[in-house]
Amino acid sequence: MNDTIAAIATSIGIGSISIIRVSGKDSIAIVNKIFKGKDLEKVPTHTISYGHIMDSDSIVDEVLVSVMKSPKSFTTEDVVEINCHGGIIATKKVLESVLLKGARLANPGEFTERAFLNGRIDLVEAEGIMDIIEAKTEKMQKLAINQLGGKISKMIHNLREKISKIITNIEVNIDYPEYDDIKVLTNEDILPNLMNIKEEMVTILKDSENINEIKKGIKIAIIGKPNVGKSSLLNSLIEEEKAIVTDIPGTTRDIVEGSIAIDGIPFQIIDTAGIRNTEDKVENIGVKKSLEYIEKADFILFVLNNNEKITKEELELFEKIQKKNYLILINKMDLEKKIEEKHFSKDHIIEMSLKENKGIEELKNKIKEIYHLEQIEVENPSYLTSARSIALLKEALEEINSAIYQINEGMEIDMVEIDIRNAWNTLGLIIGETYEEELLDQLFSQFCLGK
Ligand SMILES: Nc1nc2c(ncn2[C@@H]2O[C@H](COP(=O)(O)OP(=O)(O)OP(=O)(O)O)[C@@H](O)[C@H]2O)c(=O)[nH]1
Ligand SMILES: [Mg+2]
Repeated sequence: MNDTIAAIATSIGIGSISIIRVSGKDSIAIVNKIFKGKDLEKVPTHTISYGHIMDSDSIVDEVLVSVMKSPKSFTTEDVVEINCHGGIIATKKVLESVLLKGARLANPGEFTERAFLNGRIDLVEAEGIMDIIEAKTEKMQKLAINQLGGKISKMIHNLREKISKIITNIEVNIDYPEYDDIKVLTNEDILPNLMNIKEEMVTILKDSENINEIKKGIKIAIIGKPNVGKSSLLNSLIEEEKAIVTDIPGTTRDIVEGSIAIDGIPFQIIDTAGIRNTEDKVENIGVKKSLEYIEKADFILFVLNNNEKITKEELELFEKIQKKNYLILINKMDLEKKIEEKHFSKDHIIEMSLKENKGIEELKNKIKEIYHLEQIEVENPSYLTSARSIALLKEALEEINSAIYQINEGMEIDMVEIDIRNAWNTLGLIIGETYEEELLDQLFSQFCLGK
């Protein structure tokens, strides 16, 4: 961490400006060597200077240079950011000049890693930065900002504080049992507190798992036999004539994808080839893909035709989707009813007529309900959003459960304390109070270069 690192912080391509970020104790001196303008060693912190990046006597680029002295910078180290003209050649040349003067090319995520190691952000906040970069809708971005603002970390801090109070109580009892003014702690005193903590953890976990699934991106596959209106449904949902719709069964032969936002949450919609036995080689490959998508998708929309009796194939297909989250869409309600609904439970069924534009809103509302989209609290979040932190929360919950079990079994309090301490430590791992080197490498390497 003693060296000075540099990288292109903006995306590489053609744009009006690019930023080269330099961080470390020599960053100002290094940039000063190639900068023609004010003496950067002398400019006040948090100022921007106009000038040129030079390669001996020739101008590499016309730039604006920001100087942010330690500790008030992203990494808490001295940071210099060079705003140069966008464009691959100019940007790379400026970076090259910085590297030639002694900076090292940063690894992906290394700036953020330094911000963490220097104590400016915790791990949950670091993950929040990645989420902001990756957010596809405004709502997802808001969720990530909360993470960065420390609201989620605070929730973990609160939990740890409650646990540490219990630990202190136990310790006092063990160490000073002779003090009269200290109430002798019994297992019964601890139990209600532990139960509260457990409840809180279970709630956070439930919300977190939902959010995390949403964050990964929910894949919704439209499945059914040919000609029931699958492609019409895709087009209707994404409000674009993306998939070809005809009255010829077997029109769709390959996967067609689109995306929509419901309540600000992005969903990926996948239209598939109608499933049937066919001799047609191309269609057959499409059918295989459709079957694969039943496995790959997080959610299935099983489309049926109101105007036809259910076939044996459709019932077999229905068997396949049982283990998934699914809804049954009975389409073509504008036509005469021939379908028997007895095979399906009512609360899974939505009737629609894509021809008459009916049922789409109901479908969206049902998806909202299933993913609890209305309950996603942006202002006061009660969830973790990374698989890493969720796994740790689960572990901490198991430790609390074990403590509760031991109390119920009448075990000695100092034995119970071990589990409680473990839970406290495990929660610490979520925010990075304690961490393993390897974990950090893996975590930060997921970032893009220059972050
Ligand atoms: N009457 C009526 N016709 C519809 C409705 N929805 C779709 N269709 C018609 O049904 C036919 C098939 O629609 P598609 O959306 O291509 O059906 P598909 O399930 O994608 O068919 P494949 O790609 O062959 O598997 C087209 O002629 C649509 O216009 C509806 O609600 N009512
Ligand atoms: Mg189709």
